[in-house]
Amino acid sequence: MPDTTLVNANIATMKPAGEAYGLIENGAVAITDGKIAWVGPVADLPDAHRYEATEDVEGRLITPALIDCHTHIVAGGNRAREFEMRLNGASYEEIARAGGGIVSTVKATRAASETDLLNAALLRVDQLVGEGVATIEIKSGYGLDTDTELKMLRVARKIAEMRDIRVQTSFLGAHAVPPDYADRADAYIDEVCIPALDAAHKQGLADAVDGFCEGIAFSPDQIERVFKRAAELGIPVKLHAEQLSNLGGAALAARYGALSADHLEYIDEPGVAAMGKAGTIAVLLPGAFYTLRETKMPPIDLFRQYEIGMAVATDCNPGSSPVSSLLLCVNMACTLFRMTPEEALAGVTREAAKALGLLDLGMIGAGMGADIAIWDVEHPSELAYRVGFNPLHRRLFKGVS
Ligand code: DI6
Ligand code: FE
Repeated sequence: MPDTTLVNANIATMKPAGEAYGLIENGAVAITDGKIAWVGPVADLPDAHRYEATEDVEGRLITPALIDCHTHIVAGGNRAREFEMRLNGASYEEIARAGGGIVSTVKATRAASETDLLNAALLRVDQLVGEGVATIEIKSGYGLDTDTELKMLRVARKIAEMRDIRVQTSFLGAHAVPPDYADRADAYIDEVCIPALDAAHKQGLADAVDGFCEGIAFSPDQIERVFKRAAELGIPVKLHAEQLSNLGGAALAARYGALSADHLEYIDEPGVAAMGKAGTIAVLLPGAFYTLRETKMPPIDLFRQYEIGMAVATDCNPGSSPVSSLLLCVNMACTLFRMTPEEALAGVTREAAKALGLLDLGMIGAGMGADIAIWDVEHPSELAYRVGFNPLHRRLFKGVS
Protein backbone atom coordinates (compact mmCIF):
# COMPACT_ATOMS: atom_id res chain seq x y z
CA MET A 1 0.00 0.00 0.00
CA PRO A 2 1.53 3.36 -0.99
CA ASP A 3 2.30 5.76 1.80
CA THR A 4 0.86 9.22 1.27
CA THR A 5 1.06 12.53 3.02
CA LEU A 6 -1.77 15.00 2.53
CA VAL A 7 -0.55 18.57 2.93
CA ASN A 8 -2.04 22.06 3.02
CA ALA A 9 -5.26 21.00 4.71
CA ASN A 10 -7.53 22.34 7.42
CA ILE A 11 -7.86 19.29 9.61
CA ALA A 12 -10.77 18.72 11.96
CA THR A 13 -9.10 15.98 13.99
CA MET A 14 -12.18 15.78 16.29
CA LYS A 15 -9.90 15.29 19.27
CA PRO A 16 -11.99 16.30 22.25
CA ALA A 17 -9.60 18.64 24.06
CA GLY A 18 -8.10 21.94 22.87
CA GLU A 19 -9.30 23.80 19.77
CA ALA A 20 -12.91 23.46 18.61
CA TYR A 21 -13.17 20.41 16.31
CA GLY A 22 -9.53 19.71 17.23
CA LEU A 23 -8.81 22.01 14.29
CA ILE A 24 -5.31 22.23 12.81
CA GLU A 25 -4.85 24.93 10.18
CA ASN A 26 -2.39 24.40 7.34
CA GLY A 27 -1.90 20.83 8.48
CA ALA A 28 -0.58 17.55 7.16
CA VAL A 29 -1.69 13.94 7.62
CA ALA A 30 0.79 11.14 6.93
CA ILE A 31 -0.70 7.75 6.09
CA THR A 32 1.23 4.49 6.31
CA ASP A 33 -0.20 1.00 5.82
CA GLY A 34 -3.80 2.17 6.03
CA LYS A 35 -3.20 3.95 9.34
CA ILE A 36 -2.53 7.53 10.26
CA ALA A 37 1.16 7.79 11.13
CA TRP A 38 1.37 11.49 11.92
CA VAL A 39 -0.83 14.59 12.02
CA GLY A 40 0.10 18.20 12.76
CA PRO A 41 0.98 21.55 11.19
CA VAL A 42 2.82 21.27 7.86
CA ALA A 43 5.67 23.27 9.38
CA ASP A 44 6.30 20.47 11.91
CA LEU A 45 6.09 17.58 9.44
CA PRO A 46 8.95 15.16 10.20
CA ASP A 47 11.41 14.55 7.37
CA ALA A 48 10.51 10.87 7.28
CA HIS A 49 7.05 11.78 5.99
CA ARG A 50 8.11 14.82 4.00
CA TYR A 51 9.73 12.71 1.28
CA GLU A 52 6.77 10.41 0.69
CA ALA A 53 4.32 11.02 -2.11
CA THR A 54 2.70 14.22 -0.94
CA GLU A 55 -0.64 15.45 -2.16
CA ASP A 56 -1.57 19.12 -1.88
CA VAL A 57 -5.27 19.30 -0.94
CA GLU A 58 -5.27 23.05 -1.56
CA GLY A 59 -6.72 24.23 1.69
CA ARG A 60 -9.63 21.81 1.74
CA LEU A 61 -11.10 20.49 4.99
CA ILE A 62 -10.14 17.01 6.17
CA THR A 63 -12.27 15.15 8.71
CA PRO A 64 -12.45 11.55 9.81
CA ALA A 65 -14.66 9.66 7.33
CA LEU A 66 -18.24 9.63 8.59
CA ILE A 67 -19.77 6.75 10.55
CA ASP A 68 -23.49 5.92 10.45
CA CYS A 69 -23.88 3.97 13.69
CA HIS A 70 -27.61 3.07 13.49
CA THR A 71 -29.26 1.80 10.32
CA HIS A 72 -31.85 -0.72 9.19
CA ILE A 73 -30.55 -0.33 5.64
CA VAL A 74 -31.23 -3.98 4.67
CA ALA A 75 -35.01 -4.27 4.31
CA GLY A 76 -37.49 -5.58 1.76
CA GLY A 77 -39.89 -3.32 -0.11
CA ASN A 78 -40.73 0.21 0.93
CA ARG A 79 -43.60 2.00 2.61
CA ALA A 80 -44.13 4.89 0.22
CA ARG A 81 -47.75 3.84 -0.45
CA GLU A 82 -48.40 3.88 3.27
CA PHE A 83 -46.85 7.35 3.52
CA GLU A 84 -49.17 8.43 0.74
CA MET A 85 -52.25 6.81 2.34
CA ARG A 86 -51.57 8.63 5.57
CA LEU A 87 -51.32 11.95 3.78
CA ASN A 88 -54.58 11.15 2.04
CA GLY A 89 -56.22 10.84 5.45
CA ALA A 90 -56.03 7.11 6.29
CA SER A 91 -55.69 6.31 9.99
CA TYR A 92 -52.97 4.16 11.51
CA GLU A 93 -55.53 1.37 12.07
CA GLU A 94 -56.69 1.48 8.47
CA ILE A 95 -53.11 1.22 7.31
CA ALA A 96 -52.39 -1.66 9.68
CA ARG A 97 -55.54 -3.46 8.45
CA ALA A 98 -54.38 -2.94 4.88
CA GLY A 99 -51.21 -4.83 5.85
CA GLY A 100 -49.08 -1.75 6.48
CA GLY A 101 -46.55 -0.89 9.13
CA ILE A 102 -43.53 -2.86 10.20
CA VAL A 103 -45.36 -6.12 9.44
CA SER A 104 -45.42 -5.22 5.75
CA THR A 105 -41.64 -4.79 5.79
CA VAL A 106 -41.30 -8.17 7.54
CA LYS A 107 -43.44 -9.79 4.86
CA ALA A 108 -41.42 -8.18 2.06
CA THR A 109 -38.09 -9.04 3.70
CA ARG A 110 -39.08 -12.68 4.18
CA ALA A 111 -40.15 -12.89 0.52
CA ALA A 112 -37.09 -11.14 -0.93
CA SER A 113 -34.09 -13.05 -2.27
CA GLU A 114 -30.67 -12.31 -0.83
CA THR A 115 -29.69 -10.70 -4.14
CA ASP A 116 -32.74 -8.43 -4.17
CA LEU A 117 -32.12 -7.34 -0.58
CA LEU A 118 -28.47 -6.69 -1.40
CA ASN A 119 -29.16 -4.65 -4.53
CA ALA A 120 -31.80 -2.53 -2.83
CA ALA A 121 -29.52 -1.87 0.15
CA LEU A 122 -26.56 -0.98 -2.08
CA LEU A 123 -28.51 1.92 -3.62
CA ARG A 124 -28.78 3.43 -0.14
CA VAL A 125 -25.27 2.45 0.90
CA ASP A 126 -23.88 4.18 -2.18
CA GLN A 127 -25.64 7.40 -1.16
CA LEU A 128 -23.87 7.22 2.19
CA VAL A 129 -20.49 6.37 0.66
CA GLY A 130 -20.91 9.36 -1.66
CA GLU A 131 -21.21 11.55 1.43
CA GLY A 132 -17.95 10.35 2.94
CA VAL A 133 -19.29 7.52 5.10
CA ALA A 134 -16.80 4.66 5.57
CA THR A 135 -18.44 2.67 8.38
CA ILE A 136 -22.06 1.70 8.87
CA GLU A 137 -23.93 -0.35 11.39
CA ILE A 138 -26.64 -2.59 9.97
CA LYS A 139 -29.36 -4.28 12.01
CA SER A 140 -31.45 -7.34 11.34
CA GLY A 141 -35.00 -7.22 12.73
CA TYR A 142 -37.27 -7.46 9.68
CA GLY A 143 -37.11 -11.24 9.59
CA LEU A 144 -38.39 -12.21 13.03
CA ASP A 145 -37.71 -15.83 12.16
CA THR A 146 -34.29 -17.47 12.24
CA ASP A 147 -33.85 -17.92 8.49
CA THR A 148 -34.71 -14.34 7.58
CA GLU A 149 -32.74 -12.78 10.45
CA LEU A 150 -29.67 -14.72 9.27
CA LYS A 151 -30.40 -13.78 5.65
CA MET A 152 -30.41 -10.08 6.58
CA LEU A 153 -27.13 -10.39 8.45
CA ARG A 154 -25.49 -12.27 5.57
CA VAL A 155 -26.55 -9.45 3.24
CA ALA A 156 -25.03 -6.94 5.66
CA ARG A 157 -21.71 -8.84 5.56
CA LYS A 158 -21.91 -9.04 1.76
CA ILE A 159 -22.17 -5.23 1.57
CA ALA A 160 -18.72 -5.00 3.13
CA GLU A 161 -17.39 -7.29 0.39
CA MET A 162 -19.06 -5.36 -2.43
CA ARG A 163 -18.10 -1.85 -1.34
CA ASP A 164 -15.19 -0.09 0.36
CA ILE A 165 -17.05 0.19 3.62
CA ARG A 166 -16.78 -1.33 7.09
CA VAL A 167 -19.98 -2.96 8.34
CA GLN A 168 -20.82 -3.68 11.97
CA THR A 169 -23.86 -5.92 12.36
CA SER A 170 -26.42 -5.88 15.15
CA PHE A 171 -28.82 -8.75 15.77
CA LEU A 172 -32.24 -7.14 16.33
CA GLY A 173 -34.47 -10.18 16.73
CA ALA A 174 -36.33 -8.34 19.51
CA HIS A 175 -37.60 -5.63 17.14
CA ALA A 176 -41.30 -6.49 16.91
CA VAL A 177 -43.61 -9.35 17.76
CA PRO A 178 -44.39 -11.10 14.46
CA PRO A 179 -48.06 -11.78 13.60
CA ASP A 180 -47.61 -15.53 14.12
CA TYR A 181 -46.72 -14.77 17.77
CA ALA A 182 -49.36 -12.06 18.38
CA ASP A 183 -49.94 -11.73 22.15
CA ARG A 184 -47.20 -14.29 22.80
CA ALA A 185 -44.15 -12.06 23.02
CA ASP A 186 -42.54 -14.19 25.75
CA ALA A 187 -42.83 -17.30 23.62
CA TYR A 188 -41.34 -15.40 20.68
CA ILE A 189 -38.31 -14.42 22.79
CA ASP A 190 -37.74 -18.01 23.97
CA GLU A 191 -38.65 -19.94 20.85
CA VAL A 192 -37.36 -17.65 18.09
CA CYS A 193 -35.31 -14.68 19.23
CA ILE A 194 -32.79 -16.40 21.51
CA PRO A 195 -32.26 -19.46 19.26
CA ALA A 196 -31.80 -17.10 16.28
CA LEU A 197 -29.24 -15.12 18.26
CA ASP A 198 -27.38 -18.33 19.07
CA ALA A 199 -27.35 -19.24 15.38
CA ALA A 200 -26.21 -15.76 14.32
CA HIS A 201 -23.40 -15.89 16.87
CA LYS A 202 -22.31 -19.35 15.76
CA GLN A 203 -22.06 -18.13 12.18
CA GLY A 204 -20.11 -15.01 13.16
CA LEU A 205 -22.91 -12.75 11.99
CA ALA A 206 -23.64 -10.70 15.13
CA ASP A 207 -21.18 -8.02 16.26
CA ALA A 208 -23.74 -6.62 18.73
CA VAL A 209 -27.22 -7.32 20.06
CA ASP A 210 -30.00 -4.72 19.91
CA GLY A 211 -33.66 -4.63 20.93
CA PHE A 212 -36.71 -2.37 20.82
CA CYS A 213 -37.89 -1.71 24.36
CA GLU A 214 -41.33 -0.12 23.97
CA GLY A 215 -45.02 -0.67 24.70
CA ILE A 216 -45.55 -1.71 21.06
CA ALA A 217 -42.54 -4.04 21.11
CA PHE A 218 -40.82 -5.68 24.12
CA SER A 219 -40.82 -5.04 27.88
CA PRO A 220 -37.62 -4.46 29.86
CA ASP A 221 -37.96 -8.01 31.29
CA GLN A 222 -38.14 -9.52 27.83
CA ILE A 223 -35.20 -7.44 26.60
CA GLU A 224 -33.21 -8.45 29.66
CA ARG A 225 -33.56 -12.13 28.74
CA VAL A 226 -32.01 -11.38 25.37
CA PHE A 227 -29.25 -9.29 26.99
CA LYS A 228 -28.45 -12.15 29.38
CA ARG A 229 -27.84 -14.47 26.46
CA ALA A 230 -25.76 -11.78 24.72
CA ALA A 231 -23.64 -11.52 27.89
CA GLU A 232 -23.19 -15.30 27.98
CA LEU A 233 -22.04 -15.20 24.37
CA GLY A 234 -19.76 -12.22 25.02
CA ILE A 235 -21.55 -9.92 22.56
CA PRO A 236 -21.95 -6.21 23.41
CA VAL A 237 -25.48 -4.79 23.58
CA LYS A 238 -27.31 -1.62 22.55
CA LEU A 239 -30.99 -0.70 22.75
CA HIS A 240 -33.78 1.31 21.09
CA ALA A 241 -35.00 2.95 24.29
CA GLU A 242 -37.38 5.70 25.37
CA GLN A 243 -38.41 6.50 21.78
CA LEU A 244 -42.16 6.76 22.41
CA SER A 245 -42.42 6.38 26.19
CA ASN A 246 -40.21 5.94 29.25
CA LEU A 247 -39.92 2.27 30.26
CA GLY A 248 -36.44 2.54 31.77
CA GLY A 249 -34.80 0.84 28.81
CA ALA A 250 -31.73 3.07 28.83
CA ALA A 251 -31.01 2.26 32.48
CA LEU A 252 -31.44 -1.44 31.73
CA ALA A 253 -29.03 -1.13 28.81
CA ALA A 254 -26.56 0.73 31.03
CA ARG A 255 -26.69 -2.11 33.59
CA TYR A 256 -25.51 -4.42 30.83
CA GLY A 257 -22.70 -2.02 29.90
CA ALA A 258 -24.38 -1.13 26.61
CA LEU A 259 -22.35 0.55 23.90
CA SER A 260 -25.31 2.82 23.20
CA ALA A 261 -28.92 3.62 23.95
CA ASP A 262 -30.71 5.03 20.93
CA HIS A 263 -33.58 7.54 20.31
CA LEU A 264 -34.09 8.63 23.97
CA GLU A 265 -36.69 11.40 23.47
CA TYR A 266 -38.52 10.24 26.63
CA ILE A 267 -35.55 9.43 28.87
CA ASP A 268 -35.56 10.84 32.42
CA GLU A 269 -32.68 12.05 34.57
CA PRO A 270 -32.08 8.72 36.39
CA GLY A 271 -31.79 7.09 32.96
CA VAL A 272 -29.25 9.68 31.86
CA ALA A 273 -27.30 9.26 35.11
CA ALA A 274 -27.20 5.47 34.61
CA MET A 275 -25.85 5.95 31.08
CA GLY A 276 -23.22 8.31 32.43
CA LYS A 277 -21.98 5.76 34.95
CA ALA A 278 -21.78 3.03 32.33
CA GLY A 279 -20.23 5.21 29.61
CA THR A 280 -23.14 4.37 27.30
CA ILE A 281 -23.36 6.64 24.23
CA ALA A 282 -26.64 8.40 23.40
CA VAL A 283 -27.43 7.80 19.72
CA LEU A 284 -29.77 10.56 18.52
CA LEU A 285 -31.91 9.99 15.45
CA PRO A 286 -33.34 13.22 14.08
CA GLY A 287 -34.60 11.51 10.90
CA ALA A 288 -37.11 9.47 12.93
CA PHE A 289 -38.02 12.52 15.04
CA TYR A 290 -38.71 14.43 11.83
CA THR A 291 -40.58 11.67 10.00
CA LEU A 292 -42.83 10.87 12.98
CA ARG A 293 -43.31 14.60 13.59
CA GLU A 294 -42.30 14.00 17.21
CA THR A 295 -42.36 17.11 19.35
CA LYS A 296 -40.58 15.89 22.48
CA MET A 297 -36.88 16.63 22.20
CA PRO A 298 -34.20 14.34 23.57
CA PRO A 299 -32.79 16.08 26.67
CA ILE A 300 -29.59 17.42 25.12
CA ASP A 301 -28.80 19.66 28.11
CA LEU A 302 -28.99 16.69 30.51
CA PHE A 303 -26.67 14.69 28.23
CA ARG A 304 -24.23 17.61 28.34
CA GLN A 305 -24.52 17.95 32.10
CA TYR A 306 -23.76 14.25 32.63
CA GLU A 307 -21.09 14.32 29.90
CA ILE A 308 -22.81 11.61 27.88
CA GLY A 309 -21.25 11.11 24.44
CA MET A 310 -23.82 11.98 21.76
CA ALA A 311 -23.79 10.23 18.39
CA VAL A 312 -26.04 11.06 15.42
CA ALA A 313 -27.24 8.50 12.86
CA THR A 314 -29.75 8.10 10.01
CA ASP A 315 -31.82 5.20 11.46
CA CYS A 316 -32.28 4.51 7.71
CA ASN A 317 -35.42 2.31 7.60
CA PRO A 318 -38.51 2.12 5.39
CA GLY A 319 -40.95 3.21 8.11
CA SER A 320 -39.91 5.81 10.65
CA SER A 321 -36.82 7.20 8.92
CA PRO A 322 -36.56 6.73 5.15
CA VAL A 323 -33.38 8.78 5.22
CA SER A 324 -30.11 7.92 3.51
CA SER A 325 -28.24 11.18 4.03
CA LEU A 326 -26.07 11.41 7.12
CA LEU A 327 -25.18 15.03 6.32
CA LEU A 328 -28.88 15.86 6.43
CA CYS A 329 -29.01 14.26 9.89
CA VAL A 330 -26.08 16.43 10.98
CA ASN A 331 -28.06 19.48 9.92
CA MET A 332 -31.24 18.18 11.60
CA ALA A 333 -29.35 17.45 14.82
CA CYS A 334 -28.50 21.15 14.92
CA THR A 335 -31.80 22.58 13.68
CA LEU A 336 -34.21 20.19 15.44
CA PHE A 337 -32.22 19.18 18.54
CA ARG A 338 -30.14 22.35 18.97
CA MET A 339 -26.87 20.45 19.04
CA THR A 340 -23.90 22.58 18.06
CA PRO A 341 -22.26 21.88 14.68
CA GLU A 342 -19.22 20.62 16.59
CA GLU A 343 -21.35 18.21 18.64
CA ALA A 344 -23.18 17.04 15.52
CA LEU A 345 -19.94 16.41 13.59
CA ALA A 346 -18.48 14.57 16.60
CA GLY A 347 -21.76 12.62 16.56
CA VAL A 348 -21.04 11.17 13.12
CA THR A 349 -17.32 10.61 13.77
CA ARG A 350 -15.77 10.20 17.25
CA GLU A 351 -18.95 9.43 19.21
CA ALA A 352 -20.39 7.19 16.48
CA ALA A 353 -17.17 5.14 16.61
CA LYS A 354 -17.61 4.73 20.37
CA ALA A 355 -21.24 3.70 19.87
CA LEU A 356 -19.88 0.81 17.78
CA GLY A 357 -16.93 0.02 20.05
CA LEU A 358 -14.50 0.95 17.24
CA LEU A 359 -11.97 2.91 19.21
CA ASP A 360 -9.40 3.25 16.42
CA LEU A 361 -11.81 5.25 14.23
CA GLY A 362 -13.60 8.59 14.32
CA MET A 363 -10.61 10.85 15.02
CA ILE A 364 -7.53 11.89 13.08
CA GLY A 365 -4.56 10.97 15.21
CA ALA A 366 -1.47 8.79 15.07
CA GLY A 367 -2.39 5.10 15.18
CA MET A 368 -6.01 5.63 14.07
CA GLY A 369 -7.39 4.00 10.93
CA ALA A 370 -6.94 6.17 7.83
CA ASP A 371 -10.63 6.53 6.94
CA ILE A 372 -10.64 10.14 5.86
CA ALA A 373 -13.03 12.55 4.13
CA ILE A 374 -11.75 15.54 2.14
CA TRP A 375 -14.33 18.29 1.66
CA ASP A 376 -14.67 21.31 -0.59
CA VAL A 377 -15.32 23.57 2.38
CA GLU A 378 -13.08 25.72 4.56
CA HIS A 379 -14.61 25.31 7.98
CA PRO A 380 -16.33 22.29 9.56
CA SER A 381 -19.44 24.28 10.51
CA GLU A 382 -20.26 24.30 6.78
CA LEU A 383 -20.97 20.56 6.93
CA ALA A 384 -23.83 21.20 9.35
CA TYR A 385 -25.13 24.41 7.84
CA ARG A 386 -26.24 23.58 4.33
CA VAL A 387 -29.29 21.45 3.56
CA GLY A 388 -29.22 19.00 0.66
CA PHE A 389 -25.67 19.88 -0.34
CA ASN A 390 -22.84 17.38 -0.60
CA PRO A 391 -19.39 18.98 -0.66
CA LEU A 392 -17.39 15.72 -0.54
CA HIS A 393 -14.23 16.01 -2.61
CA ARG A 394 -12.76 12.57 -1.97
CA ARG A 395 -12.92 9.76 0.56
CA LEU A 396 -10.10 7.50 1.71
CA PHE A 397 -10.95 4.07 3.06
CA LYS A 398 -8.05 2.45 4.92
CA GLY A 399 -5.80 5.06 3.36
CA VAL A 400 -6.84 4.42 -0.22
CA SER A 401 -9.38 6.28 -2.38
N1 DI6 B 1 -37.69 2.21 16.02
C1 DI6 B 1 -37.94 2.79 14.87
O1 DI6 B 1 -38.12 3.97 14.72
C2 DI6 B 1 -37.90 1.80 13.82
N2 DI6 B 1 -37.58 0.63 14.54
C3 DI6 B 1 -37.50 0.92 15.81
O2 DI6 B 1 -37.23 0.08 16.65
C4 DI6 B 1 -39.18 1.62 13.07
C5 DI6 B 1 -39.01 0.59 12.05
C6 DI6 B 1 -40.15 0.54 11.06
O3 DI6 B 1 -41.17 1.24 11.20
O4 DI6 B 1 -40.00 -0.22 10.10
FE1 FE C 1 -33.80 2.06 14.67
